[in-house]
Amino acid sequence: MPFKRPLSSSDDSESNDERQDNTILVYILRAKIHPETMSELASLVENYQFERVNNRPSERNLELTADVEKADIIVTATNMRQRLERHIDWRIAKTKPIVSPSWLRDSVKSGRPLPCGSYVAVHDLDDETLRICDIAQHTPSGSSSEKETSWQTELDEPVDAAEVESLSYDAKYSCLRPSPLVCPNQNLVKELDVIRRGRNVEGEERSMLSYSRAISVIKAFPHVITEHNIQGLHELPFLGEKILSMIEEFLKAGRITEAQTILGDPRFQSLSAFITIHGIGPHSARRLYDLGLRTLEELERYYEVKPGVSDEETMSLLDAEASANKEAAVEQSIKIGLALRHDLNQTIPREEVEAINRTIMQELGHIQKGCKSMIAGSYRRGKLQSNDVDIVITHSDWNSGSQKVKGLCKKLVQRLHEQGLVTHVMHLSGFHEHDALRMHHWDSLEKALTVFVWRHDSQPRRVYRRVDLIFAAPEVFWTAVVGWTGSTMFERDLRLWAKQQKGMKFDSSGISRRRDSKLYHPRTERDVFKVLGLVYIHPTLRNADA
Ligand code: DGT
Ligand code: MG
Repeated sequence: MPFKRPLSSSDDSESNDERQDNTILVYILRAKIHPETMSELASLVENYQFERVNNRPSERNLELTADVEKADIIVTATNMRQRLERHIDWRIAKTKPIVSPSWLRDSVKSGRPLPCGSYVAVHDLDDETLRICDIAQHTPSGSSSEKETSWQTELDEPVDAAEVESLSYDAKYSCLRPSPLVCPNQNLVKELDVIRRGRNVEGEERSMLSYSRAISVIKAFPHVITEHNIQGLHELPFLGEKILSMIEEFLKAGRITEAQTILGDPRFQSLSAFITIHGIGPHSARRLYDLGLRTLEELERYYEVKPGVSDEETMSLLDAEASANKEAAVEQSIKIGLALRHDLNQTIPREEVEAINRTIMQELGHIQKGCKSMIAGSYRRGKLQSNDVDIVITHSDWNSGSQKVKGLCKKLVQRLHEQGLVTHVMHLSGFHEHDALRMHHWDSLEKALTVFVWRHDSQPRRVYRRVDLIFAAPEVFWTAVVGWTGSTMFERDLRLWAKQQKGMKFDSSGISRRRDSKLYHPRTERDVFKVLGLVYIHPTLRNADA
């Protein structure tokens, strides 16, 4: 973040003399900070120089100041106005970003001063801190600071243990429960998920949803289930008699007969293989099966596809939006998915996900400066390997960002194609205003579901990866990030919670109040949760699916 000092009454030329222009003066308020923590924080400031910004050495530095009036930022463990006022004049407090110690730790860890939005310390000063950060983010077009932000990725704050404590694992909605990536009963979850997948390929949606719900409740259950505590499960939502008897069977035998039967069923095996191909859902899979097709090789022959060879002309799908022939577009994407399946069905390690994001954002920097991104999806929930890369992009200028991102998705995809980095676009959709009444689509953001290709690091050849690019105006960036972080069950319950409990509508493109369509524009991810009346749940605890 280009960190410009906010103006304060004492911010005169004299006070500027004591430091270089790019130095950020940090005032740490001692109150409520343990002496050991105080020295840790002080040494973070003293020993650290932000070394690399955009792979270039940065002149930006941190320096401690004992004079709060001269500070560019105030770090405090205090979160109440009255406490803060005992130490700092309220008039001064209102002119500075006031953040928690995590801001310092995370900024140092990431090698750059982070936006303060997620670190606001005193909630009475939410607006002031965000406004000051906003001013700080605004730099004249083309300045070097703006270039530096053009590839930035937002970073997540660490998990707050006290916040997790305040969640309850037996709540009805998964957006009220903490759901880790791997839970104490993960093997049971895996077994139940086989049954869920069985229902999915057969199109038995109600039954599938029951299993999804049961799985998500077990994901949040914090104890290993044993014969001694199984009775307690009756208290949990969505665990009916049938599922409870399956759990009992699992405890005794280490497996569930129905899951084993499904796994051994050749029809399940064919349908499951078919739906790994982008564009083939359960319905199409059954149709292909009914035509007598059983294996992916047979599908290749049916669609006249040669493995590894794909039609580069499919960039014409860039105009798919305008194309009336949606069926042809779907068939085209099935052909691409089939031809490239040996690559596309491989998972992508975290480090490569990050490298893909950096590369894409660097390309975007050539078209539009000042954009920032957040890698969402399973990567953000902490998975070590992802099936695809989901990147949510916005512009860092709150006021003009909305105009700047309009139409950018298509331009970026075109540039990536010209650079040989994107070979295909499976789907491209344009921007529509958030529609409080629209019920059926995921969202109305500009997005492109692409096939990205590159040779990463020491890979012997180019590999194809699925990359989703989602563009959001700054006002809906955080709703888009929440909407694209998942997991699917978490998203489903967020929507339900908003509708049933709050009279609101949530999707990736916005939050609105149903009775008057009032739109909300959260400034941070925490704000999204706050607007929806929810305790914040860290992304790594949103794994409400198997
Ligand atoms: P993965 O990619 O299989 O490793 O796992 P995820 O969780 O990243 O799954 P993915 O990439 O299909 O979707 C990411 C999240 O975004 C998912 O939890 C639900 C949501 N999502 C998926 N497709 C759409 C969409 O078309 N629109 C919106 N708004 N959200 C979507
Ligand atoms: Mg994903």
